[in-house]
Amino acid sequence: MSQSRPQVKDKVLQVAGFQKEREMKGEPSKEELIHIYRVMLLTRLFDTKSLNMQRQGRIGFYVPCTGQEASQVGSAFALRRDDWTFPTYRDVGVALIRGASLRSLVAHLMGNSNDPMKGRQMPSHWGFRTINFASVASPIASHLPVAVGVAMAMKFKNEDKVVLAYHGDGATSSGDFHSAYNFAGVYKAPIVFICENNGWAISLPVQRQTASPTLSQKATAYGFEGVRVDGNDVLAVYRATAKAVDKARRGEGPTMIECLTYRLGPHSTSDDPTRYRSREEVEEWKRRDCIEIFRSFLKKEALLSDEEDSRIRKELEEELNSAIAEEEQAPRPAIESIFEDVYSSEPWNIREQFEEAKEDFSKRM
Ligand SMILES: Cc1ncc(C[n+]2csc(CCOP(=O)(O)OP(=O)(O)O)c2C)c(N)n1
Ligand SMILES: [Mg+2]
Repeated sequence: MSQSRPQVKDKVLQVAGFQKEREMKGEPSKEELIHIYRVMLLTRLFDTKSLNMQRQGRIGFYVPCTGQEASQVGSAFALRRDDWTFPTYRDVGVALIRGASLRSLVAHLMGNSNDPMKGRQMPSHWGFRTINFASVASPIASHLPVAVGVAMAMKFKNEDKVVLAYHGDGATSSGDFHSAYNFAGVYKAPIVFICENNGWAISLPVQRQTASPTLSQKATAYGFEGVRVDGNDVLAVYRATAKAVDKARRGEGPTMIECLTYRLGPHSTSDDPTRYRSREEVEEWKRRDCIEIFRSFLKKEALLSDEEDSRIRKELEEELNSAIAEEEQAPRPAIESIFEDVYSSEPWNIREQFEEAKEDFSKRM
């Protein structure tokens, strides 16, 4: 048994389908559609630039998301401001559509004094308290039980909030995936799981990850709905997520959304994908680039002109270049800050160590 992937020809039909349903409740307005497009494009520009900066030695490490922008932006756009996300290292589009500033993303990659993580997290392991974006955990799927716990806390406190928890296809083979899904199903946690099935877990193809014909059917075993959407169709992802989020908010429990998409770039800047996958496979998915698809939809619907498109791109490029230029000037985090944020009131022995370390730092700096 193997995972069936959507065909290129179906794609065009699905995009055309947006038009018919445009008037349905909750559909994005014209301004919102352009906003979604801008954020998808910004995610792509940020991604390309970050990859290049790593190659130039200006940042140490990066996890690219090119190809997955529709799954990320379309899903997170369905949230309200107070809701929470538990993303993965690859979810730049989630951070940007939720309102993370470009400068804080750049600062994080540089680990400088403006980095919300204060240079203590691995690069691409984002965390933004201001937008309810939980800090990324490196061990695959380990954030999922935590996300369910947060959703349960919201339920116990009668808060009108939901959690969106992201994970990959590879994550579905982990024990934490089982624990989180099982608990969420039993207790009807107000959570929606977004599975970005990008076809690969580093060098392992999804067909070797599982014997299940689909990943979405795994939700059935835990007693909740699993749906599959074309993850390169931003409005299809948005609609499926909006429906699932509403359901969770009504107290009707979790949903898993399997977004069929593709990682067009390397797994990370430490990976060479030509070692394990064919050029033909990549080329086929490039022809279904989610940004190209959405752009041609907007143009066909006369919502975006060529001039506006070039103006948006220019604006975003300028914004990105100035964020990078400013963050490259920012100093490193103060070395003393390594003692902060651990204890609410500092124990005497830590204070003593801090005083000793300060002397040592001053000799080294
Ligand atoms: C528990 C655990 N095992 C192995 C790894 C090494 N590792 C890092 S990313 C990754 C692949 C994850 O694949 P997937 O869940 O499909 O997400 P993707 O990277 O494709 O977005 C692996 C195995 C890890 N970080 N944690
Ligand atoms: Mg994957």
